[in-house]
Amino acid sequence: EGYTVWRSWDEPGGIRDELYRLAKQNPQLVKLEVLGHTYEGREIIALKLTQGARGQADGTRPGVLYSSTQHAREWISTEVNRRLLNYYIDGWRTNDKEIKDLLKNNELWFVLVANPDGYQYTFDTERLWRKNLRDNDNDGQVTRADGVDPNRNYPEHFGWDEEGSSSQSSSDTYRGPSAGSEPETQAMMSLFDRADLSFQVNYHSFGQWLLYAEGWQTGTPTADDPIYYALSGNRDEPAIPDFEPGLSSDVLYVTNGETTDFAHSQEGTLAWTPELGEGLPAGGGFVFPDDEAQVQAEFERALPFALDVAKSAADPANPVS
Ligand code: 0X9
Ligand code: ZN
Repeated sequence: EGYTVWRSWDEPGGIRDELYRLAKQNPQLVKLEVLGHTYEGREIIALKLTQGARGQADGTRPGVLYSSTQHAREWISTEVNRRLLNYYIDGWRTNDKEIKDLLKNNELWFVLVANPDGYQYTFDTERLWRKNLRDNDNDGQVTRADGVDPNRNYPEHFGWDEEGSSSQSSSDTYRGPSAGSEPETQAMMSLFDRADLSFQVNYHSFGQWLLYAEGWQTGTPTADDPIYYALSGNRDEPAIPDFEPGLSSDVLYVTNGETTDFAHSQEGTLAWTPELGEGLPAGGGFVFPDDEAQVQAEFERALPFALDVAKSAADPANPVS
């Protein structure tokens, strides 16, 4: 739709088409699973990458979930995750030994667009839309009063306080009518049931932070140095270069009903929220520049951490990098 880098969900050759194409072209490696459907009927799609994907039952190998675009406007998260998906597939096709080994021994799960209704809406109507498209006031149209924040709807400290999520339907952090009420939430939760996830990397933007749970915690001493610098292989370097690691509420603000808190507390899945950058010139915020070189650079910066997580999935207690 006139962009160099960005592609919507619905457009021909868009993200949905690419997911189907990658699955079709790589039957030995990729299995496409429809996890659910949104309010507007779009599919919520996961790809499972593992050797012999289609003959291999889900959840039989250690898993990693790379998820993105819970928040509709955070296009850089879709694109970084899309490049990561293609990096693994290309590595497999070109017989890269390290990648092949990872894909023999692990299940790598990808949900590129966790909120496809909202994502499409940012292309068609409102670039800075954040939430899904639940029709809160049942008037049959999407207005400011609508939508639930997919990252406040999980059944972990759901609605714990009014600061970390909102009860007001017009708020950008509206938590929804009940825990797990949203199709996007249910879809992602079903993935935790079918896979055996050691780790989740839940890409968002923006800020260049590597946030960790629990989002509702404040002032709680946590072992950030040993755990969250470990994957960089260098205690002086954060795991993603220039990304400050930190307890979510310290770095940003408190949250509740949040995805990675659910992963952590209820599923035993260690989870991070990388807040990707905003690009240059600074100040773009959620609107990362439509600039191939910058997008590729942001992907390359995030890549080593993503690979380290996969390398560590079989034995998450002893991370390797
Ligand atoms: O508010 C959010 O959902 C995330 N920030 S964003 O600007 N992308 O909306 C941060 C969530 C971080 N929460 C935890 N790590 N628990
Ligand atoms: Zn976000």
